[in-house]
Amino acid sequence: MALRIEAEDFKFESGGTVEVIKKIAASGGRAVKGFGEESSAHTLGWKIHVSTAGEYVCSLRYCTASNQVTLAVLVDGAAPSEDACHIELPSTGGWSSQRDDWKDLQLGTGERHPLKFPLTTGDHEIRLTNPNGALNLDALIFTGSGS
Ligand SMILES: [Ca+2]
Repeated sequence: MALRIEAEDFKFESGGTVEVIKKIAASGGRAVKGFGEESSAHTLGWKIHVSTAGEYVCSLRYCTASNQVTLAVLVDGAAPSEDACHIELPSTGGWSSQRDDWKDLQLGTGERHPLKFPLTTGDHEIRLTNPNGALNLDALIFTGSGS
């Protein structure tokens, strides 16, 4: 099963201020602009409700013109693995200002092993933090393999 969260529906922000704007080809019509632009202390958080416990993988729909973007992902305040503290996001070729530059990237290590997110039934908080470089965020998609 898949859980889709629109990036613009974030519930928590600290260390900076993003803009929520209309973007070309954005899921839900809008996206978050300028995540990580002000500082690497920037953090965004989302709530997700899991109705089927199991191991999930996460894809991020994002765009950036930078080739240096890294970030960390936290679940309920903790990194699910060491790899989750340093995720590299390659350039998608632009900011979706003139054309559709969005890409879906499954979060993983440099060898492209997907990060695993064991999620129990109930509400969880997902945070993206410590961005190095700036990006626009459209959506987060968690896909479960079942348990
Ligand atoms: Ca969106």
